[in-house]
Amino acid sequence: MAKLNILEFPDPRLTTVAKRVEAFDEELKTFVEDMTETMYSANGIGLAATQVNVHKRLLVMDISEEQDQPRVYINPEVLTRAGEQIHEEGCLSVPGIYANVKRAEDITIKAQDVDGNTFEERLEGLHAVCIQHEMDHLVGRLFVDYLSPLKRNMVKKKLEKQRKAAAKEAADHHVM
Ligand code: GNR
Ligand code: NI
Repeated sequence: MAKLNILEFPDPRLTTVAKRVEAFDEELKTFVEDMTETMYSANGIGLAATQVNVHKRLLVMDISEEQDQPRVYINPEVLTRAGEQIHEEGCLSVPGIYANVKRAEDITIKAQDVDGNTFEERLEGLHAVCIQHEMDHLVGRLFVDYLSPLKRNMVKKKLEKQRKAAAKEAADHHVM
């Protein structure tokens, strides 16, 4: 198993539109394991392949406290959406930033599992929020894209500041 590197906003690779998965082989199974490990070790409730610079329509999700209910969705498609909910979202690709986003309350999706078998599922509440957030990643969209350009720019500045502070911290700790 391997932990993968997560791209961060405003990396342009996060705007890539992912392609369908065609090969349900061993390589895919290993990648799903690595994605799941990466999600758990970052304490995320979901992870889209786009975030680890693999531009295939694949996402993993686990909203359980115990991190013991991993789910995989390959080539997901929304069949129906209903209702509205506003939830505070965060993103492993936009660390430390949280904002309210309006999404469908209830959605049904069609997807494939790791063996290529097609299934349909109805998701509501946080599961619905999460899969909509992840499916956005697969078309190159981030939750900060729903904010005003002004707020999005503030997010960019705040992240730059956080990164500079982290780099300085690391440098200070390495002086001998
Ligand atoms: O860990 C995550 N938490 C979260 C909280 C509210 C709405 C969406 C999410 S997904 C996020 C992990 C992530 O960035 N997935 O792409
Ligand atoms: Ni995200």
